[in-house]
Amino acid sequence: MGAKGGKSKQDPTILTEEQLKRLQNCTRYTAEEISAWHAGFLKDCPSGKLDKKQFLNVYKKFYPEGKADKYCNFVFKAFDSDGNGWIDFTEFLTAVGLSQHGELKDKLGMAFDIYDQNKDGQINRKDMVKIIEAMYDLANEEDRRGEKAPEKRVELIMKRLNKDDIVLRLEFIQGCLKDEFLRKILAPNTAQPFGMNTTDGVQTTTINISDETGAAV
Ligand SMILES: [Ca+2]
Ligand SMILES: [Ca+2]
Repeated sequence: MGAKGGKSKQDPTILTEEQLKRLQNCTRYTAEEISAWHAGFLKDCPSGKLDKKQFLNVYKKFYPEGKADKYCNFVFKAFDSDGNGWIDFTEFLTAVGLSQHGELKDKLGMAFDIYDQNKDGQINRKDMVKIIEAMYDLANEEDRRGEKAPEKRVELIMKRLNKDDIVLRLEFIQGCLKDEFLRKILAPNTAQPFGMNTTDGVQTTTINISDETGAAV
C-alpha cells in the first residue's frame, strides 16, 4: 500500500485542481462539465470509489440478456488503470470521455487494454480466447462450434494480424485500423464501449450506479 505516495493518500471524493487540469487535457470536457460529472459520480459513489460490484451492476443493466460478469471483469481492470482495485473519478471519466469522443485509434487502445489484463503491453492467444469467450457470454452466443469456436476465431485473428503469438499494442491498433473485419471482432464496442448514450453532454450523467433509484436504463 501507498507505494507511490501521492495519489493513494488523496481523498478520493475530492477533485483536485491538478486532476481537473489533467482531465481537461485528456478529454474534451470543459471544467464545468467535469464538475457536473464529478457531482454525478459522487452521488452514485459517495466514497469516490467505484468498486467491481457496483461496476457489474451497471453493466448488467446494459446487458440484461447476457452474462456480463466475465466481460465486466475485464473492462473493470482496463478502467482501473492504476490497478488498485477500484475506479476513481479520474479513471472513470478518462474512460468515459474516450468512449464518447475518443478517436478510433484511442478506442482501439482501450480495447487493447481490455485484452491486456496483466498490463505488460502484449496480448497472447490465451488472453484473446478468454475475451472472446467473455464476449460470447455477453452477447448470449450459444453456438461456439466450428468456425465460431473461440480458439478458431483467435487463429483467424492472429493470421489477419500477421502474428503467431504475441501482439503488441501498436500492432493491435494498426491491424484493427486497416482491417474492418478485425475491428468488428476485436472491438465491437468501438462505437460505445460503456454503452452510454448521453446525447447532450453531461447533465444526465448519473449512470445509475446505485440501486435505490430503481429505474433501470
Ligand atoms: Ca484505480
Ligand atoms: Ca498481457
